[in-house]
Amino acid sequence: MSKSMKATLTDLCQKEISTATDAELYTALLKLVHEKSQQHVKPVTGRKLYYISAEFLIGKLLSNNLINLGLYDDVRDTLAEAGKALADIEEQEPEPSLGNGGLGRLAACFLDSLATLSLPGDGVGLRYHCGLFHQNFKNNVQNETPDFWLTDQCAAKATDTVFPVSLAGKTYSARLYKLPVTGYEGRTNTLNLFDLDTVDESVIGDGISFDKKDIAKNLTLFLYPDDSDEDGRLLRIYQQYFMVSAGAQLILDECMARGCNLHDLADYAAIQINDTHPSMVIPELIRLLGLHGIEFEEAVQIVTDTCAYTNHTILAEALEKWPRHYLDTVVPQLMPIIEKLDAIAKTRTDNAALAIIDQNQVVHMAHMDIHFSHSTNGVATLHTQILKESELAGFYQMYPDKFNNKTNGITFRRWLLKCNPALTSEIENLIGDGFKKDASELKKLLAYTDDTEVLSKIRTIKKDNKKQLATWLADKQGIRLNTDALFSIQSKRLHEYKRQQLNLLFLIHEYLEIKAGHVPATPLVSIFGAKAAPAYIIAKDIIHGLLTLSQVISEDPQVSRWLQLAFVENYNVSAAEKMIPACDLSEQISLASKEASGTGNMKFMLNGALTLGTMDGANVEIAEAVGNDNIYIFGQSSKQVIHHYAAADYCARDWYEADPNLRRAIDFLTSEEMLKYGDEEHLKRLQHELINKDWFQTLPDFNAYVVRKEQAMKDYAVNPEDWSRRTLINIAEAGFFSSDRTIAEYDQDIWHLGK
Ligand code: DL6
Repeated sequence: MSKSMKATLTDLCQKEISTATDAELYTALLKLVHEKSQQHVKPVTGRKLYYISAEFLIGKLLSNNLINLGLYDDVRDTLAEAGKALADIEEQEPEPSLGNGGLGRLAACFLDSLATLSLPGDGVGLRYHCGLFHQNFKNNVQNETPDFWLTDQCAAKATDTVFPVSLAGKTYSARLYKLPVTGYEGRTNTLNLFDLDTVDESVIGDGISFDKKDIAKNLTLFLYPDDSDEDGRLLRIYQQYFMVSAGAQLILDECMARGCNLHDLADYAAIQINDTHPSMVIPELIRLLGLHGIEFEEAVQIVTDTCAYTNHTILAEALEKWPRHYLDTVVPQLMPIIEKLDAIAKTRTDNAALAIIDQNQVVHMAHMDIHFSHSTNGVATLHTQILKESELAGFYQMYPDKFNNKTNGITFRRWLLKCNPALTSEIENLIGDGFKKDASELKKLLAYTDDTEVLSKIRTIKKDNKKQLATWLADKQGIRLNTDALFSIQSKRLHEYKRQQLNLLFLIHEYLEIKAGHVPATPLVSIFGAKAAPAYIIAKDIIHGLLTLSQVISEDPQVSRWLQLAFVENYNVSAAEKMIPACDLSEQISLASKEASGTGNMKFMLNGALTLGTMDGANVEIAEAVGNDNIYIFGQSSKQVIHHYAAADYCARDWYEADPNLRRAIDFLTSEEMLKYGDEEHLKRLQHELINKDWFQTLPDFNAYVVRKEQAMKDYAVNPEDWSRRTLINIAEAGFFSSDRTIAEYDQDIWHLGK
């Protein structure tokens, strides 16, 4: 036990640790982290990365920073000696609400890995006051309220740096906030967040409603403001331009301060455009370089050499395109530049489908990214292949050398060391701690796959994690879980392509089987965590279906002995950190071809869950890594799915009519049992959607899903030791999915960063 840590904390609190409140200790630890992290700030030589993203889903920072700074054990033990628990102090920290889903969490993992690899790489984003929203359930329906997370103690500190940004002809001041990002035994980088001083949280009315026109007061209130009307869509453009204009000015200032003459910008900066939200950085940089006296043609070349673009989706609706008149309104200063870029693009190809401005005067942001950056990457092998072969095939033919794959990864500091200390220390006992810096060392665990003692230890750790999750859920939502059951978890954004509705149909099927006297091989606890976008009606209907079924089951003792359905309210990073280590079966059941990569799949695998999934996104690479015996794959292939879309020959009703089990499950949605607790309008609409549309082809995969999941349940029940062996193989093979590997690849192939 370190005396100096005791002295340090006592000094910072200005009182004995045992007499300090959790709030005082939290403040003291923030100061400690801040001081220590400043010691790892290093000057930059050569190229520096700017990762521009609408989202950075960073999660709580305190414990992660303590781990990265090598202080965690010392702090925890010193506090414990004084009768304090680090976990309680962590509760003081509001969860930063700067992201939504996969691409935001990926950005956070990337910042951690950049700093860990001692690469100079900062984030650029927005300081949202309420993030997405806080989710709560009432009458089995999702409600949204503001998620106020900013406190005086927020680690993102205001600076005196302010940049002018012109929105619809009016000038606003973007203030820079800086949040230090410390790597594991690495350097400290910065997350730069911009905000407007005039934003006013008091304008929020019922739920999360507000006057979308009052930009000075609402600009950074929410991430992804409701865009179901034109004002909402315009607000998104206001936000995006505010972010990229301030970001571009920061980048140019920083580079010039390091000696850049702007003609050589690409030697000083690499800019990664995370999805299309920051795409306007391309014309904005060209505009700013012009103000510095650089001719248009040269500016275009400089920007192309500096920028790279990551595509995170093939869903057409998620590839942003804006009616030209929106941009005319919000960013009239950019439109002449976008027009010129469009003209250049049209000299390069006569394929109208590749234009930036199409014949309907719609501006395609991804097209601008691909034409005027030097790299376009997908985020998993299958995804990149689909981009090349279908979604972006025309672009690939035009620019084959620009296309590359960078399979996503996750930071093992948060998703193993922080969230699963028991497993971490068991791994350390077995193979030493080299895996913390070099995740490929996890393969050394393969030497223990026949060691019954190790397998039994792995089982005990999982059981303990399940008990901890159960205790947390009991406190939080009053739900009591059977920890002897198999825990299956589906936690991710609620979207039809991710197919929570397939899981819902399975659970109805099991319910009906149990009612008919056919009990499953093992009791099953099925856990969900998901937020639905407030205006996404069917997604909210799916949540309603799940919550209603959960009540039907819990009111029925005959069934609930065998089956439980728990929906975690307000799923966020902190919840994920509790759920993932407790999972036995990881549900990755998207329609093949639609999930670009997934990163939850990697987190579950690393924490010893077996995957039940389709051959989609990074599931394909997980299957290759662990082998078919150690994963449960089912469903249509991406080729079959793409074929059905192309041929437009999928008819949901045919499947509904042909399969009695499926029909029984879908019919049950509007049964007396469901209507006792559920709302007829929601349930009927969901049923109607499944029978008459089912755009993400749930029905053809239903039967295969039931068979594979029941097989997994049987394997779990019949041979626990073999299950643990396969669990260990999954952990051992997870090394490839470290974001340290992903970042090293980006650096080697795209960024070429300095030190
Ligand atoms: O690349 C990070 C993450 C992927 O793992 C997910 O598969 C993908 O859905 C997500 N994409 C988005 C963007 N929009 N959509 N849909 O969040 O990116």
